[in-house]
Amino acid sequence: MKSVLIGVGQAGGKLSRELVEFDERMGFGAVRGAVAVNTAQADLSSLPFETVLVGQDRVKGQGVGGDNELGAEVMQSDIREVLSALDGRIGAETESIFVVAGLGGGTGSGGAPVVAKELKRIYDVPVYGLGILPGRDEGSMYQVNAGRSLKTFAREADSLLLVDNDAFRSAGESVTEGFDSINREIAKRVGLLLAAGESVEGVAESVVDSSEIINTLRNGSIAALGYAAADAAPEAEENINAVMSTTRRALLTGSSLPDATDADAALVVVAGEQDAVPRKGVERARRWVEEETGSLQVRGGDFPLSSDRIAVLILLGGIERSERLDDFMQRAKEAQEQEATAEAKPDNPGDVWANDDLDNLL
Ligand SMILES: Nc1nc2c(ncn2[C@@H]2O[C@H](COP(=O)(O)OP(=O)(O)OP(=O)(O)O)[C@@H](O)[C@H]2O)c(=O)[nH]1
Ligand SMILES: [Mg+2]
Repeated sequence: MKSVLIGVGQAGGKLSRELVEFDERMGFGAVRGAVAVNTAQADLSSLPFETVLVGQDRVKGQGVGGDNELGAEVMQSDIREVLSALDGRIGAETESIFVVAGLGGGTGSGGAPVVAKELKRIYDVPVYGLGILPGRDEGSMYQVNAGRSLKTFAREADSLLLVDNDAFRSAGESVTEGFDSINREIAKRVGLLLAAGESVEGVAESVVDSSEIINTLRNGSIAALGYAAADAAPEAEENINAVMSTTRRALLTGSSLPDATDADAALVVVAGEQDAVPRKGVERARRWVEEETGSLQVRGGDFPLSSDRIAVLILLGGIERSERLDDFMQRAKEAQEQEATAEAKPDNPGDVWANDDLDNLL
């Protein structure tokens, strides 16, 4: 799926760079360009693609210091410059646009939903968000910012693919130390997903295409992406169990948003050497994902990749009713209330999306 990336804020820029580099390293050619936008001059200078500094009149290139309302304001004021930087890059071949941002800060948190909203007014292709949730240890400002941004971003984008910064942390690693490895994990997942949606030479029996990604994401507003890999035997027959156990790991321990497994739709992609991918295994994996997610809309396919390993990628669409997201929204809400008066959880998961406990940003 040929895509253009817009990284907003520091995390958005860094993650976009990681995505561009992964796509180049693998020779996929699915990432068709990237632009980074920030209020902080220093964070833009190290990025190897076009950058746009916004809010210069308000914050003098110093960043918005976690003020996401200011982040949204300056993005809105300078939106023309952002859109014109994208102009030449989004063409007839572009199949989707990704707005990438950390949701806990100021610029990305406030600016990304504004960018998504404006892009949707102009372009016909889907505009997706790739949003990073702050880890549990990050301060309450980050949680509140992310809660508000998440709600607004999910509304403005066609779908918001979430990554939890606690998801890929190794023991003993601080969040900051872990950023680079987290970014690599995300880049691998998203990079493979975009590449899987490309037509490949030596056509497999059931290759994935962009429309399957788009249809999976059409369901609901929040998405997640799981991944796992294992060594493969040369013969497909010998890999049926490996595909099954790798599928379980991809969903249960390899997800960008752990424990969010209730989904409206899913796409299971098995990547590997064409002769080594067992059709029976792919079908069995697809059925297992159906049971596990409670969705009757589980698509499946394979992605021919020259490798001695088999990888399974699982895209979940419409996970907003999962308990994991309610927990996060609750965390954001409690952080906002500051007081230790822990409130009762809503009776029905999903209620938090319908009420006004966290104000929309826009
Ligand atoms: N995964 C990941 N998360 C990051 C990275 N950098 C920052 N974050 C997270 O993103 C959130 C927002 O941080 P930034 O992107 O630095 O904030 P910003 O958008 O630049 O906003 P301001 O600095 O306030 O103007 C924080 O909650 C961090 O946890 C990164 O490289 N990778
Ligand atoms: Mg910053």
